[in-house]
Amino acid sequence: REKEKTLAIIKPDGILGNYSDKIKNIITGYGFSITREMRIQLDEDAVRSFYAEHSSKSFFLSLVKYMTSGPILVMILEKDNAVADWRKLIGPTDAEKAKVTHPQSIRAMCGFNMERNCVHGSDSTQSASREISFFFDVQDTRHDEL
Ligand code: YYY
Ligand code: MG
Repeated sequence: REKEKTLAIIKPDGILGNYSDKIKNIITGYGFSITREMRIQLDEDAVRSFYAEHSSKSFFLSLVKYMTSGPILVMILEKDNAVADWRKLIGPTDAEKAKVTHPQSIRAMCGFNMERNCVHGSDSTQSASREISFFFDVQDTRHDEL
């Protein structure tokens, strides 16, 4: 049976703070498989397109600047209920608040504030499939059905 997939990103502050291995250990410890991964640095157009739903928000320019500021690690995670379980594990968007309300969450552990929150997780299965195709050649996952 095919497991659910979600997209995870370790953002520039997570890479800079050397949290990649720690986060990957948490991911596999919770039963996710990391089936694809790619380290890249996004340009402005890529971030604008990835976060298109937020293009009219006041924080958008700052978000684009932050997300292009350094390399990121993009991963496909697979397990039953991957989308919801990964969102639960990363915690609330505002890492500063997460440190108080969700101290065990990944954003509490390695994020700083609302913008620099260390990790991304798809918010629905529809977003997951869009975001996975954004970064990876989805044709490559055909073998999952065998
Ligand atoms: O899905 P999630 O990352 O938890 O939050 P979104 O509301 O989708 O926002 C995407 C991204 O934008 C967030 O991770 C940080 C940034 N952001 C911000 O800088 N300031 C806000 N007020 C809201 C979001
Ligand atoms: Mg979101």
